Amino acid sequence: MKKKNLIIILSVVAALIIVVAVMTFLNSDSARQRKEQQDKAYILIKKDGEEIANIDMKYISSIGEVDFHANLDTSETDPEEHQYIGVPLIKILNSLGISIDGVETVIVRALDGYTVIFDISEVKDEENIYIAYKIDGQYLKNKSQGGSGPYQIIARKDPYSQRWCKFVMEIDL
Ligand SMILES: Nc1nc2c(c(=O)[nH]1)N[C@H]1C(S)=C(S)[C@@H](COP(=O)(O)O)O[C@H]1N2
Ligand SMILES: [Mo]
Repeated sequence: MKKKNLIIILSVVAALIIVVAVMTFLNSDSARQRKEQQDKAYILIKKDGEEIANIDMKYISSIGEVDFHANLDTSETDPEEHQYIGVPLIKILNSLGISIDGVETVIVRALDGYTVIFDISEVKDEENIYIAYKIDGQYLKNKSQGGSGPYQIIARKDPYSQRWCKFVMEIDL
């Protein structure tokens, strides 16, 4: 093989190795960020795709936690009533001073990529959409511990629990 060809081949291989290394690094970095967000139980609030707040359990519970009952209907169990503790989503938005003028939908995104869209009329209803963090007196466990937390959206007036978004990470207005 000509020396020139060998140099070209080696350069291409080196370039590929660098690309893979950078991608692996970026990927593990975002995985680490997601893990940290779960461990510290943060929720990111965005408006028009821009981050406007990052709230933790202490802040959320200080807004005024309420307990309520709702019917949980999972793929493995029959519907059963549970007691939850959480905060109505609208109260969180109000306390952050976020205007919902002109907002039509609220998008909730989870750790596993699951996404649920609520109409603003549902969110405005204090007795419907909650950010919950306790079930039957126990903190919701996170995904790696086999739970549905640390936060789960409870859409109390929605009989279809597919809209009960588990592992909530981000709320986008
Ligand atoms: N983050 C997240 N939330 C989710 C889901 C999911 O896959 N990921 N599944 C939905 C569906 S289809 C149902 S029926 C309920 C209960 O799901 P489970 O039976 O897997 O607990 O959670 C809903 N919320
Ligand atoms: Mo489901």
